[in-house]
Amino acid sequence: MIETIDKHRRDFDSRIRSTSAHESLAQLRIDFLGKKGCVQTLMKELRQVAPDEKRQRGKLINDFKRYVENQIKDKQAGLGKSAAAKSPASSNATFDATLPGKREIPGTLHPITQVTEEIKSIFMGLGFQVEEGPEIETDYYNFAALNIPKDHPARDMQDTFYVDGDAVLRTHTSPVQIHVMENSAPPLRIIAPGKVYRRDSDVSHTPMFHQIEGLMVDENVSFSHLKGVMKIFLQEIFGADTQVRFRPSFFPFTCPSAEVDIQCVICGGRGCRVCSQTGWVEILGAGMVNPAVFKLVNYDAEKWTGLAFGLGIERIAMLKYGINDIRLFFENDLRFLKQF
Ligand code: FA5
Repeated sequence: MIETIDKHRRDFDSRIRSTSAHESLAQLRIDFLGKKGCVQTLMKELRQVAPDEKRQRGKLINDFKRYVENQIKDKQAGLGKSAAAKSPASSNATFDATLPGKREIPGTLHPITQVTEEIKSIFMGLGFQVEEGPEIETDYYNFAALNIPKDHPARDMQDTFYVDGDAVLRTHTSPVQIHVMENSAPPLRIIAPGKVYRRDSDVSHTPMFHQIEGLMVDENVSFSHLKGVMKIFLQEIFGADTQVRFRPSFFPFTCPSAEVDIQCVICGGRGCRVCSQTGWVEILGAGMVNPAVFKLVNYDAEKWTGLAFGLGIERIAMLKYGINDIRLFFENDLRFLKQF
């Protein structure tokens, strides 16, 4: 019996080694474990064996049977894996819960959008409403209605992208002041964010950038209100310790006019490359609405006074995040954008 089982085992080993398909493995199972297979034949032969030998021989047959079952099981698993590796289609049929999942990586808001939203929410907290205006303007809204006639030297810096004779890509958000005043009666408090265009290009200037315009018209609005609103805004965005200063300036549509600076947040006022060693950085232009502008929109300049301001969003974002080249905002480099 031992020799017979050994012979069957050698036969089985040699056949299973050469088995490379599920079909021949199924045949092997039938030949060894099936009703007429060799294990059953051995079991039948056991009936004729004397009772004292039965237990020992029965154990040998059962050991052989378990050996055959385990070998077939292992071979089946091996064939399953190699088939899956060969055929990508069949691998989809198996779900492997241990594989790492595919993580969705959500996008984030662009830093300029984030700063715009922050600025909007500060002014909305002060009672300002958000307005919009067109990016393609006529000469009238971009210049003439803002008291910048054709031959005025103030046009020089912004005399840039004309679409045809009269249409111009707006060079600032100030024309929104005119649209709003033409369409609504005072009192009013608005801000107007948006893109503007100028023929400018260096580390702190781009041909397209973003501004936010502000306009407040009411009875008895004074320069003190302008200073107060600007100070609250700048200390909200840069911190309560931020020092703010007003310098006299000139804009044809405001009188008096001012440039507003903050103490350099990079060097704390000691002087550095960003503030050109002055300790101060210009943030925005502002002033009291020129009565000549009120006249063009039919506002009674004896009754109403107004404050206005226009700030560059990129300039604020650069100082807030310590960025030294404005062009980084528009290169769409994910290594830069992922930091916000
Ligand atoms: C104006 O555009 C005025 N309209 C602002 C104003 C509004 C004054 C209302 C009074 C009343 P200015 O040209 O200085 O002003 O531009 C305002 C801000 O835009 C600047 O302080 C600067 O931060 C930003 N800026 C100007 N040119 C560029 C540019 N090419 N790239 C990026 N930012 C710019």
